[in-house]
Amino acid sequence: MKILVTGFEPFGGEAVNPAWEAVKNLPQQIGRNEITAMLIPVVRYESLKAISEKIEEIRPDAVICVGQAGGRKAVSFERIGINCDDYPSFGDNEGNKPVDEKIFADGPDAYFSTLPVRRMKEACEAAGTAAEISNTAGTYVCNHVLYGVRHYCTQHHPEIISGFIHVPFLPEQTADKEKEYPSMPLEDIIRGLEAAIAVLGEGQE
Ligand code: PCA
Repeated sequence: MKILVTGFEPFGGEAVNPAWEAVKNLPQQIGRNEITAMLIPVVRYESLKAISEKIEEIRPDAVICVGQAGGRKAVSFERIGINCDDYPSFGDNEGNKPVDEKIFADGPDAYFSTLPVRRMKEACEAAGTAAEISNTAGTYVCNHVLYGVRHYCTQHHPEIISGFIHVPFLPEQTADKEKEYPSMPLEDIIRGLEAAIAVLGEGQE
């Protein structure tokens, strides 16, 4: 399969985003899959525009978006994205602060990820990386992208599967924080993502 894997730029005052650090270090070939890595902005709609343009350019079979979830201790395979942008206090990288807004006025309430999240989570764990299935991607830009990519594919390319994976902070991000946060070494995140992505292209999608 041809797989587009996106990772976000840093946000919220962080120097790095573990998602992009991991995605940019993925091999070009994982199992039977050819990987295209792409950096995307932490900005509502612009993130989606960048992804939809890339979809038109390379016509992938699957789109996997990866983001940071500070505070989580496992690689999280998101089950669902909801039609809601709500981040009143913590703006995105262009200062947008939507409150209770629909992402697409004509869109359904939610979209399930169409990735095989259970098998991907199990493969990630089997590779020695802590993993979980998450039932909320929040209401910030990651949920926006999970929902928005499903919406785009449903309308324009129903054959493309897509979904979202959240990854923990890196150890270097938590060292100087006042509160204690869990973290995960970059090599563990990369190994887990590779194992999960290898599940695709096995013919069971
Ligand atoms: N994490 C944020 C947006 C960008 C990222 O990496 C989120 O969880 O919504």
